[in-house]
Amino acid sequence: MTQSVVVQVGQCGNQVGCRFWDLALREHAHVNKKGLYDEALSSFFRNVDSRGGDRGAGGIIQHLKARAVLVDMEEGVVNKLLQGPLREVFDSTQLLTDVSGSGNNWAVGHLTYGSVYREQMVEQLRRAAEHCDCLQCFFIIHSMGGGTGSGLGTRVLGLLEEEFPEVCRIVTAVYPSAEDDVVTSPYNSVLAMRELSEHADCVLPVDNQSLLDIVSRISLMAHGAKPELVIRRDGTLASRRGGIAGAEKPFDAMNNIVANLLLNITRETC
Ligand SMILES: Nc1nc2c(ncn2[C@@H]2O[C@H](COP(=O)(O)OP(=O)(O)OP(=O)(O)O)[C@@H](O)[C@H]2O)c(=O)[nH]1
Ligand SMILES: [Mg+2]
Repeated sequence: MTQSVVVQVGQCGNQVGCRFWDLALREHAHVNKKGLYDEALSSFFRNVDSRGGDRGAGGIIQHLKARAVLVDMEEGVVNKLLQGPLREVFDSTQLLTDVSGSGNNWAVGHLTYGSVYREQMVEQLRRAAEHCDCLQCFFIIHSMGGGTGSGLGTRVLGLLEEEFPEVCRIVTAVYPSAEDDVVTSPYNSVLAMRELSEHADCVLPVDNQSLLDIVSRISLMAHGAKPELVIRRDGTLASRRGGIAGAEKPFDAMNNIVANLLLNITRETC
């Protein structure tokens, strides 16, 4: 049986990643009522005993740890994740954070943080790889618009190619909508796109405006009209005609769509 490691980078990467782990656990719990650690579960989770050692497939589930590395140059999103219901599936050795973020600047993520954290990132990726019997894939999730996602996300991609050339690199890249209020996001996207074309084996491009349109259409069917919505950096919705459309946080619903997409393409292995 093969395993995969998920590398989630930046706010968007970590929020989408978080939805992925949640759905993966729910789906598995739905089909495996006996709570066994089987081969399907082992593709994305380790089963760890109280001393932190790996237990083989076939036994009862003890402590599940996601095969993941969480990277963000701000602490907020990762800290929130660690206070939420998924906190048990990550431990501190899987996290890499800084405090100030990349300020929506590809170069800060790629060059500045990429150089400062190079060794630490390699160390964490190696550690995640060492827990696998047969590592098949790295799934990298990041936004194309944010400084950390686009810059550091693509730096990690390059590192993976250097360190694990034989392991497949699949990138989920979330593109900014035309209305994105991060002014640098088009530049970040173009700079990141070049890296993706050079270092990724497969890219799953996801368009935020399309996600928002899907979510808006579903909400329209369920609750009545809310036309022409655009998305703000903090995840709130605004109307194109001005004014705030409500205190809704559409990212959750949007990220669910992306997480389902990922779950579907990995279902073959899990
Ligand atoms: N679909 C989706 N898009 C997101 C999410 N969070 C942020 N974005 C989008 O990602 C872009 C901003 O990137 P972020 O991921 O927030 O930035 P970052 O990687 O943390 O980089 P810095 O904050 O600049 O250090 C914008 O286009 C946002 O609309 C999310 O949870 N889901
Ligand atoms: Mg950020």
